[in-house]
Amino acid sequence: MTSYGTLGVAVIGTGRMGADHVRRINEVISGARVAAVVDLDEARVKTVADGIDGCTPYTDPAAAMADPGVDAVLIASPGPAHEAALLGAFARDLPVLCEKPLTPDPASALRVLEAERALGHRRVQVGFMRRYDADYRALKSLLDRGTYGRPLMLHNKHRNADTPPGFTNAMMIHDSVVHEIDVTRWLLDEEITAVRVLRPAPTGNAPEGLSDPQLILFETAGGQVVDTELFVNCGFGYQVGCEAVCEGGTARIGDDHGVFVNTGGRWGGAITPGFVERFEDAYDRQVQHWVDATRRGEVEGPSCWDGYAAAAVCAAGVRAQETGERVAVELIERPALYR
Ligand code: ISE
Repeated sequence: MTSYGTLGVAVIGTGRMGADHVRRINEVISGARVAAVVDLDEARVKTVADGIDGCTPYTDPAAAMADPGVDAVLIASPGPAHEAALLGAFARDLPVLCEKPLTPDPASALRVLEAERALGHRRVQVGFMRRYDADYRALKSLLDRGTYGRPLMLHNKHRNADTPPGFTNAMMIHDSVVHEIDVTRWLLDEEITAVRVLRPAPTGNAPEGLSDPQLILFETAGGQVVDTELFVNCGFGYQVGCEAVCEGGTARIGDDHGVFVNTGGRWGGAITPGFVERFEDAYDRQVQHWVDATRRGEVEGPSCWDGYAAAAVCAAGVRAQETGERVAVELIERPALYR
């Protein structure tokens, strides 16, 4: 594979995450520059490009990928547009960082995986950024070293202050729990084999029709059980945490830290407001790792297999939500490229 000097990146999608990645590559990341930006909204994409030296605006991803200044692609468009963008990048054999989800369903994720396999080498890093968070990495290294023995269970919590308009029960799985799906598979190094969803009486703060909170249970191939409390209209801030229960002890991450205050007869501190603030460092580290590996001509991090497996668990999760049943996860055999 080619190795690069300064990597010319085309950022596809300039919504919340895309715009944040443009800023990140422009201001934080070394070894890369934003060579092109793409958005269907012509006025918006021009405004974004205007602020960056040598950056060309496009409304068509294929045209941006054909730009001679573009060496790699960061896909941050809505999930349903990912498949076409990924296949377009494969047609030019361009390295890709693809925001989660890889694609929104297992059938399209499998098509992407097969197309990458046809290239004969990995091209995609999937944006499961929690793998780059310092706390999650510390927990992963404790588990990998077997510090407290074999992990038996994980307890996850995932709370958002509120949800954007139009947020649905299915999005609670696809957008939110997809992170716990990925960290479960990564931390335990096991596939998830079945999903169950319990839906307590909803909070009065949830929009009409949203079953919030929910309790999601995973079983793994290794016999572990993992629970996730998902509460996306908790009202008080953003909290993501994970406690691993092992044979010889437990380890927990995700309690808010920062400045601890004593005043007026009370003690405490601030709760992080949202995921952009909570995972800012993880996003930075994720993009820097992608740029560094790409410049060396390598592909690292979460793969198309991880994106496909997450999509398969999400599909089972949505069926479990709808039926109240235990739903088994269907996966193809893991191809050699991803072992
Ligand atoms: C959002 O899309 C994210 O990726 C956040 O990390 C997650 O906490 C939130 O629930 C999702 O909607």
